[in-house]
Amino acid sequence: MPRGNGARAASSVIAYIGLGSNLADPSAQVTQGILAIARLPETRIIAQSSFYRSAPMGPPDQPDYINAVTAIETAQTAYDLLASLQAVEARHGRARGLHWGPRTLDIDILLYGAERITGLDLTVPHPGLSERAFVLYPLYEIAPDLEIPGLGPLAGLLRRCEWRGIERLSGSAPITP
Ligand code: 5RY
Ligand code: CA
Ligand code: CA
Repeated sequence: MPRGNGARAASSVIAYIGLGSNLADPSAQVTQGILAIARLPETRIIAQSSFYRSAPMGPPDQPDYINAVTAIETAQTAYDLLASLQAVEARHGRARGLHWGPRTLDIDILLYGAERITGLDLTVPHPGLSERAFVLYPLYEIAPDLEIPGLGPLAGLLRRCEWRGIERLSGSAPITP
């Protein structure tokens, strides 16, 4: 249907968002984070992984993490989405402390459509994605056929990723990469 009034169809993309917490009831933090993402303007959740527990990667002297991945359809630009997600982190008590230290809620843009973005404060696909079991397993659960821009099939990354005793806490299909 033609639009003569300057309106245009909102173009939307599918983005994959990683959530992680290891402080102050991590499962509740991740749940609240997902609910906050669901309330963002021009955004809806289209898939949600199980929750996964794993030992910390990086600095070791911190509690285990709970991680999950959610798929959204959004009409926000990548940078608007980044600002929206950082606002959610801040509202959920994210304190900027030790680099890679424990946190109440960390929300990362893992993928934004098929785009590759290298900005000062945003790199997509997320730079840690290919080595992090706590990202690859939940991502595979909801999108097993995904192609990662510049890195190839998700299933191939998962096969090359070291199993780190990541434990799936709840949810749907068993993982068989
Ligand atoms: C490595 C270094 C730093 C991996 C490596 C970080 C999480 C990393 C985490 C999380 C779990 C961090 C970033 N080699 N460990 N460590 N879950 N975030 N399990 O969300 F991820 S700090
Ligand atoms: Ca992170
Ligand atoms: Ca982050």
